[in-house]
Amino acid sequence: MAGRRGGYLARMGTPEITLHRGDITTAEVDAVVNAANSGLLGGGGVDGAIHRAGGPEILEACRELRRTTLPDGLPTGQAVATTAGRLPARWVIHTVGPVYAKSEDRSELLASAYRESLRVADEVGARTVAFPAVSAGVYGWPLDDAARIAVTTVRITESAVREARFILFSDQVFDAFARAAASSG
Ligand code: AR6
Repeated sequence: MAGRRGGYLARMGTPEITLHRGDITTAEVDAVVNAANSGLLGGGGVDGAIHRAGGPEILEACRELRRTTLPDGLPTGQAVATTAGRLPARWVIHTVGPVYAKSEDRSELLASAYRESLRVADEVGARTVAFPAVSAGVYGWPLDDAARIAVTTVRITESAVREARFILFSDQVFDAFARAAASSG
């Protein structure tokens, strides 16, 4: 399968998954995925770190989206790209993971956040994409399950992205992703 981008045909396939321990704001990739909230105007966790390191251009681009195409914000499970400001990356792909709930299975929304991020990466022509552990912080998703959904979803999603680089902020999160990657083959 092939996708047309910028006048040439990009080779589609499934991304190679790599795992790294570190800070996503320093990642030298085409696009960095942000675990944002629907408002898109910043927050704590990785969202706060990305806005702090990338500077005001990212917030300005998010405000512009709210003024134009996303007046009600970005729905859970969707993704949208902006400039990456001063980050080494070229784009930030903002996605909104679901808040974990015991009473309701929201796994499909978490899988959707990863799939939609890859779809937006294809739209902008990104070939290397860094992901954090979406929903596994403030949004409370149990770590092993968040890692399993992340790894299994990215592994089977057709995209022109060559590398999906998970950048995990602590040893605990890294180890959960390593276990998930090992058991999903
Ligand atoms: N690089 C990589 N990972 C990071 C970094 C970083 N610099 N900083 C934190 N993490 P969270 P969520 C990890 O809470 O659960 C925000 O306020 C963190 O350790 O950032 O999807 C948004 O505005 C954890 O493993 O995202 C939303 O309101 C992972 O990133 C809400 O939090 C995700 O944790 C979203 O919650």
